[in-house]
Amino acid sequence: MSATATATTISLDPLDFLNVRSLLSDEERLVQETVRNYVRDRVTPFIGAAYEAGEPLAHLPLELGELNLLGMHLEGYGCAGASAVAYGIACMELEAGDSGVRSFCSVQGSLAMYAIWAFGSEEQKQRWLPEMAAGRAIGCFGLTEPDAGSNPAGMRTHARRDGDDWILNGSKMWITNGSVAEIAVVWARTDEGVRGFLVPAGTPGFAAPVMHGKLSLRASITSELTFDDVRLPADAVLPGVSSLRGPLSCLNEARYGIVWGAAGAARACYEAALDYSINRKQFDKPIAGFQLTQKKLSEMAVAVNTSTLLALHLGRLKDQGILRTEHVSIGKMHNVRAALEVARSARSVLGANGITLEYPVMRHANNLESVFTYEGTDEMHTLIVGQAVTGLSAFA
Ligand code: TGC
Ligand code: FAD
Repeated sequence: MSATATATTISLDPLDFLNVRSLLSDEERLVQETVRNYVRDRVTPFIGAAYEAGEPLAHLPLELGELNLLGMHLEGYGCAGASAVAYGIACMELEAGDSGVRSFCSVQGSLAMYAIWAFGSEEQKQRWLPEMAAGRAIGCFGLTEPDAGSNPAGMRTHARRDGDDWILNGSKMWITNGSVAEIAVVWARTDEGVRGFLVPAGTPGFAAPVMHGKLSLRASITSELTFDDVRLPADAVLPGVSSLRGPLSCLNEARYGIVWGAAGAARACYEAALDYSINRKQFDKPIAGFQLTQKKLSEMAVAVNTSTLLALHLGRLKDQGILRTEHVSIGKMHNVRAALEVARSARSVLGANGITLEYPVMRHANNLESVFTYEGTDEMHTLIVGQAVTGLSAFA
């Protein structure tokens, strides 16, 4: 085939310039279409108002449950047992709607459900996972504390045995879904190491007040968790782990979803900028016709496509069982940085309109500031990669 024939027979989709879609299986494409359509119908029309009000979309949990997106990469207990790539694609499409929507899905499936699935007893799995997969029970994941963020080894929340029971004291901060969760997975220091506890809402001594004043992830609930002599039965503890390996294993799962999600947020910003620039005229022609705008759009196209390819590569490694935590760190670093740059550049293309909720760009830009920080800050992932390439730890 001649070079000319090749060039004319392959169509160019500005939003999927490298035709990454051709690398997906039929099943993966179906997941993409299903979630993209869901976001178009059930997220996009409502998210601006929810963001402004500082409230989550109330219809989300049950509808994501009906779509089998909650804990979708887990096997059994009502979970879909999908591949890592299919799960990643779902995260990408959800975050193209709003990072808070993907956050809900990540915290439910990759943090709270995964903790129970990987480290829980058979009774704990039977009790919680089917309800959580259906979206009838919401979970949260309490690791961060006021004085222990990047360094969870510094946590003060602790539990001690009292006969067969446990007594839990301390506090957590910045906990997604905390105030609306039926079940909190709480990590605490014990004489036996760091252990995970299942704390149902309404347990005496446990409170989960909403944190106010956020300018980012406004359509997502963020809460404090406080524990004042909370008495828990022996079977509240997750039996499968007694070290930081427990929570850090859960983080691997959620960070992987963010690698894909950030690519979705970037794509949504690029799409908004491209559309706007073609329709907006200044100096009697579309601003898309100016070289400086084309430079911005070309750079966005490169960032969106390289991020998506990177996410897909990591997903294939995960499905082969050879993905390392350091790979995920490279993915989170690259894709969240790239998405932030795309969002800022897209904002400038939209001019004054770029600062409004009528367009998704500023909302994504603000959300991505949280994504840059949570699930391991950009600096933590830089140091994880730095340690991997030098063999020297620079954490402390
Ligand atoms: P270190 O001493 O190296 O290890 C302690 C134990 O953990 C094991 N381990 C891991 N296991 C699984 N996956 C990993 N990625 C692991 N990294 C370490 C390790 O083998 C050891 O196990 P054992 O059994 O021998 O004791 O750990 P360190 O204290 O030096 O930690 C290093 C560091 C900085 C990488 C870690 O603390 C870290 O990742 N910090 C960042 C904290 C973070 O990401 N927090 C996120 C909170 S959750 C959240 O943000 C949710 S946002 C929700 C949303 O999407 O809305
Ligand atoms: P700090 O750890 O105090 O860091 C402050 C700055 O110092 C950062 O730039 C950091 O990178 C830098 N720094 C720290 N140590 C070093 C070092 N050794 N070298 C170089 N730089 C360093 N947590 C949960 O447990 N569950 C949740 O559901 C959850 N949801 C969240 C939702 C939102 C919207 C947000 C914003 C956060 C959420 N978090 C959650 C908390 C999040 O994981 C932490 O904010 C994050 O781990 C960073 O901790 P920190 O905010 O205490 O910052």
